[in-house]
Amino acid sequence: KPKRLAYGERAVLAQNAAGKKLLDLMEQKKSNLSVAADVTTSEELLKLADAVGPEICVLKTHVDVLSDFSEELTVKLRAIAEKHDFMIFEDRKFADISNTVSMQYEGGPFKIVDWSDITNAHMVPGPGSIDGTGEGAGFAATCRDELQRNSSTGRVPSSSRKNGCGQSRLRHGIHLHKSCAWAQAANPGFIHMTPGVQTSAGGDDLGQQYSTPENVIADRQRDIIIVGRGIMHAGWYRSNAWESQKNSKP
Ligand code: 5IU
Repeated sequence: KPKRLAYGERAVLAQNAAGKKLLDLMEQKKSNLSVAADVTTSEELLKLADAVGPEICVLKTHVDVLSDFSEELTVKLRAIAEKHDFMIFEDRKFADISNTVSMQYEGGPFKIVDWSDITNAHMVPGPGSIDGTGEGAGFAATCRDELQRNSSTGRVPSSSRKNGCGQSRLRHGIHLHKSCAWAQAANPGFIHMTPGVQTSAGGDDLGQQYSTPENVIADRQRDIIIVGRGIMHAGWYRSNAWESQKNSKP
C-alpha cells in the first residue's frame, strides 16, 4: 500500500494554482473539512460562514438557492473567507459547451468568477466544456456518473461514462464526487472532495447516503469531507440534547 503523503507535500504536485493554494492551506490550518452551506438567505450564509470559518478549509456554496443574492453578499463572504482563511467553492456544476459555460461563469446575476476560488462542471458535454475558463480558474470536475445519481441511491454507472471525467480531472486537478473509483494514492496531485458525510452512516428521506469521516478519509483515501446538514443542524442537535435534560427519566 503506497504511503500517504501529507497535504502540504502534495502542494507542489497540484495541477493549478487553486489546488496548490488549497493543499497548503489544509496543511497549515490542519483541516480537511468543508461545510456545504445550503441555506436560503444571505444572512444565514454569512452567519454560518463566520461560525464555521475557523474550522474549515473550504466553504461550499450554492448561491442560486439564495432568495436575496446580491453583490454585497459576495463582498461580505469574501471578507469572512479572508478573515478565517478558507476557500470558497461555488458548487455550480456547469453542464454546457465551453462558450456558454464561460458566459455563465463570468456573467449573469452571479458573476461566479469574481468571488469564488473553485467551481465545477459536469463532464456530460466532455472535458472541453471547461477549457475556455483558463488554467488558474480552479475548476473542479464533477464526475459524469454523479449526474446520474450524485451520492444518492440509484443505478451504478458504466465505466465508459467515467472517461470524460478522467481527462478533465487530469487538466483541472480537483474532483468532487461521492463514488468514483479514484483515490489520492493513485495521483497525489489531484484533490478529491467527498460529500455525503455525517457522524454515522445512514441517509435522508430523498435518497442521500451518508458515510463517516473515517470511512471517506481512511478507507477510501479521499482528501476532503463535505458536511452539510450534519453541521448546519448542529444547533438543533445541541438544543434538543440540552432540552432533553428536562425530560430525564430517573
Ligand atoms: N452533493 C452530494 N452528493 C454528490 C454531489 C454533491 O450530496 O454526489 I457531486 C452536495 C449536495 C449538498 C452537499 O450541497 O453536497 C451534501 O449535503 P448534506 O451533507 O446536507 O447531505
